[in-house]
Amino acid sequence: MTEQGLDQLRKELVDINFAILNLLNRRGRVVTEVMKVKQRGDIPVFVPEREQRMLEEILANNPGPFPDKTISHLFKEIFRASVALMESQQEQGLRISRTNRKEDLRIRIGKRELGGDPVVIAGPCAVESESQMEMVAADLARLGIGFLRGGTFKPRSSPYAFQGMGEPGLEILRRVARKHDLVSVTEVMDTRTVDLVAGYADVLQIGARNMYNYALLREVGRCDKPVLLKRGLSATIDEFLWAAEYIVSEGNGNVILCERGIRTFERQTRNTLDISAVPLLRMKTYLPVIVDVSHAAGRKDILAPLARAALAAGANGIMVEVHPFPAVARSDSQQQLDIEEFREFLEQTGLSAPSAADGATRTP
Ligand SMILES: [Mn+2]
Repeated sequence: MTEQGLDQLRKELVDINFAILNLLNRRGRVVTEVMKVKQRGDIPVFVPEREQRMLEEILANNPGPFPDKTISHLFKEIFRASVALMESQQEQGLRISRTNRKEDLRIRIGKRELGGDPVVIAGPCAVESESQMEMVAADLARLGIGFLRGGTFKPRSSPYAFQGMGEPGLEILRRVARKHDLVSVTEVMDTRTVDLVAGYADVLQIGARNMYNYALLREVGRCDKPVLLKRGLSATIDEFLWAAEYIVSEGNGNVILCERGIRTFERQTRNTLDISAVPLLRMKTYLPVIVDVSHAAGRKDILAPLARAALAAGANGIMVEVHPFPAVARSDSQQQLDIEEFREFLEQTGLSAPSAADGATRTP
């Protein structure tokens, strides 16, 4: 072959490269169109059977010289890249995506704000009595804490364990929270009780076990109270974001994301606190992100370092269980701090309020 002939072939290769490049991007554009249709119809991004059929068809028509194995490998890569393109578009399409709003969402609740400087949400696992709640609320207010938690409907692993006080517990929570000028946070477990709980509480919590309860997510999405959404026990970050999207898609934009540990093989802690979730969530969304250290650890001796790590990672708040008498608590007794331990926790984490006077009522 002449030198000139070789040049001609090289030029042809370059032309083919550009043709392939254009075809790949044309495929990308068509995939994008498919994605738009799928999003409207709530159709899954990846259908393995169809990919398999496409691949078989291609191989059946392969004239060579590339063997089927090579063609199969190349096309699988093209399919993978297309799915990745669709998924990245889907993510950008989320209402809660950071791409839609650069600045952090700050949720105003009474005199308090969630989403800016770190806050502390503290209180017992469960509302057990008026005196228990009065004691803990008075102490929180004295320590400058603005948010009071307490479960009144408890999702327990055993159906025979204490299930919470229900509506009388809600009344107690509302009364003591108002008395001490605290924002109340409590869990709602059932679509049938959303209106009831929203009538009493300032913030509705969706527990980890209910993160996948899409009917419940939609229901709280239709009410006007902020929602604190906990990450499911084995939910990926994407699934967590989709759950938040369910709430926001119904009209309620005030969602707070709560990392509370995920299930792993590790048994020293009740769950494994996923610290990477904090910066990732803050990067992917504008929603406030808080960390529940008590349920992540399931023990109280490592709460302060976990909280410090969460704050260093960018958390907008820390949730921690505090009970006047943890030893006799009706649920999660091994992980709740007593008031003295809580005071130390605040000191160790630098979360103690500079002064208890910024809106908090002092008990006489
Ligand atoms: Mn608990």
